[in-house]
Amino acid sequence: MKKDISIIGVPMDLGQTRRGVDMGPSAIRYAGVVERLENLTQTIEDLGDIEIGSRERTTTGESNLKNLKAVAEASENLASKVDEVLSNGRFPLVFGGDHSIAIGTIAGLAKHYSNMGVIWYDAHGDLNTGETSPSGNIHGMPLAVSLGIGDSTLTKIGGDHAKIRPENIVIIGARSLDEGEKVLIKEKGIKVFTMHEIDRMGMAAVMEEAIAYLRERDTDGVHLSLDLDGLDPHDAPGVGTPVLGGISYRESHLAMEMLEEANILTSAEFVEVNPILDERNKTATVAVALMGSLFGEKLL
Ligand code: B3U
Ligand code: MN
Ligand code: MN
Repeated sequence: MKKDISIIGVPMDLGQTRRGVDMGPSAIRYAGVVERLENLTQTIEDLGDIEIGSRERTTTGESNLKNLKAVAEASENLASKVDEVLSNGRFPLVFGGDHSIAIGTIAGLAKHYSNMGVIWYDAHGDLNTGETSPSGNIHGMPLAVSLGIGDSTLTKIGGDHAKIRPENIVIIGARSLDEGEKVLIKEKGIKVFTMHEIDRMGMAAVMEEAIAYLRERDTDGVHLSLDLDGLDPHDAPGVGTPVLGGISYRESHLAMEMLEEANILTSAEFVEVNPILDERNKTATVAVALMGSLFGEKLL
């Protein structure tokens, strides 16, 4: 069924240290996202960008999380905007910005879904806390925060409770997990399809299993959080932390097509597009092409 889509841009670069990812939403718009999705949707509107504060010049000393206050403030605003879009019966489509924005997106979604599923398409687990993080970068923490684990300034956004359950998460494409993240995955029983499983089973079987897994859990909504670094850097070079040996462009299209066929998604976000690190806006162009498949573009 054709959707009513509301686009929200989040020009956030404070969840990590490389410059340029704040231009991600512009790069995706410039790559023609509205034109691409216009005929695939019932209606599509662009709500513009969430306002982002400025980078901290010095650390406060209270926490090793970089730009904690500004990230938290923007996340609250994003959560309200996502909440509003859902209240209007529309499908939130969020553009980043670094992956810290998922804290706000999921907090907003959680106001409407009590048993939400999340597909985390990423080279990383984004399951760090202040204690396990090697970098202090909040973009490595949003999945943990959404589980209610980590700094309370972040976990209390949108209400002081866990926004999602560990058994409702499926991570796809992981190949760079920190030790603390591996412990958390095992402890919480989070379902992960690493690159090993994708190579071994093939993407079609991985997606079939992922979709069946979320269906069995009777989820009342499913969010796709797609980090472009889940793809191989050959196909998506414009990302801050590229990791070799990733998901191919073709496998990613198949994954999007299977999600569309299954008709289970209720929201999506595309993050970590950094046009400064890119080759001729290739990564934003890839993101837009994947959105084409996600919303029903057919080859024939
Ligand atoms: N796990 C590392 C690296 C990282 C996480 N997310 C991205 N990079 N994009 C960290 O800093 O938490
Ligand atoms: Mn990520
Ligand atoms: Mn990543």
